Amino acid sequence: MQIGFFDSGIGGITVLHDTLKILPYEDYIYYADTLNVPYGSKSKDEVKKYIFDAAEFIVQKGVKALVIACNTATSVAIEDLRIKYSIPIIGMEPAVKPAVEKNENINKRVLVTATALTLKEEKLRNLITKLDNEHIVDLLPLPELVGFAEKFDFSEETVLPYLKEQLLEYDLNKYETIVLGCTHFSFYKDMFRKLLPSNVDIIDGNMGTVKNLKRTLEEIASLNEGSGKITFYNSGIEVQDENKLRKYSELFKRLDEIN
Ligand code: DGN
Repeated sequence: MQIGFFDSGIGGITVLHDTLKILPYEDYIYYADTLNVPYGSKSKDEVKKYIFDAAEFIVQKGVKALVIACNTATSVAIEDLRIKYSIPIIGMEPAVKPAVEKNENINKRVLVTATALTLKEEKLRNLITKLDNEHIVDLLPLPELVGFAEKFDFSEETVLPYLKEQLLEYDLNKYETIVLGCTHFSFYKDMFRKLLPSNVDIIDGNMGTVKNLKRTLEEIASLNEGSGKITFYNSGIEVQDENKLRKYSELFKRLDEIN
C-alpha cells in the first residue's frame, strides 16, 4: 500500500524529499491542493474544509498512513482528522522544542518563522507557553515565501530582498536558531543561510516527521512495500502533464543541491 502526503502546495515536497532518503522502498501519493493554496492567510474554517476534502480523496485511494506535510493544516485539523480516520496520521509542528532545548546561551534567542495562521493557532501558542520559560522565542510570519515557491521562483533576485526586508528589524546576532515552521520555507534554506550570521542554526521539522512516520510503519509492520514511485495529484486531479512532472523533479534536484 502507498503512503499519502498532503500539503496546500509544493511545501510538502521538502518533507517527501527527506522521507525518500529514509524510506526509499515505499510508494507515495503526493497531493497538493493547488486550487486553494495558500492556506496561511485564510480562515481556520475554510482551510479545515479544504483539508477534509483532500484527506477524503487520499484515503479513498487506499493509503496505509497519511502525512500532513503542512504545519498550517496540522495546527488546524490534525485532531479532527485522527477522530475521523483510523489509519495513522502523522503531522508536523514548527521545531520549537528542539530549538529551545538546545539553546545553551541564556542570552540567545529563537526565531520561529511560519504562516500567519500557524503562528496564531492555539497549538503553537500552547507549545510555546509550555517550553519557553525564559521568553526567548520570537515569531515572524513570512507569507510571501509560499507565493514565491508556488510560482517556482527560487531566484535570489526576487527572494533575497524580500527576506532581507523581513529580517531587517531583528538583531540577528541575538539568535542561536531560526525555525522554518512552514514546509515551503525549506526550499529557501540557502537564502536564509546567506542572510544569517554563520553561527545561527537553521532547522525545520521535516526529519522529526520522517522519524515518526518510520516508527509508525514499524509499529504496524508495514515497511518496504514499494519502489519509491510517486503519483502526484493537484486538488484531486492526477498530474500527467510532462512539463509539470519535470518541474516537480526539478524541485527534488534543488533540495539535493541546497541540503
Ligand atoms: N506549507 C504549509 C505549511 O507548512 O504551513 C502552508 C503553506 C500555505 O498554504 N500557506
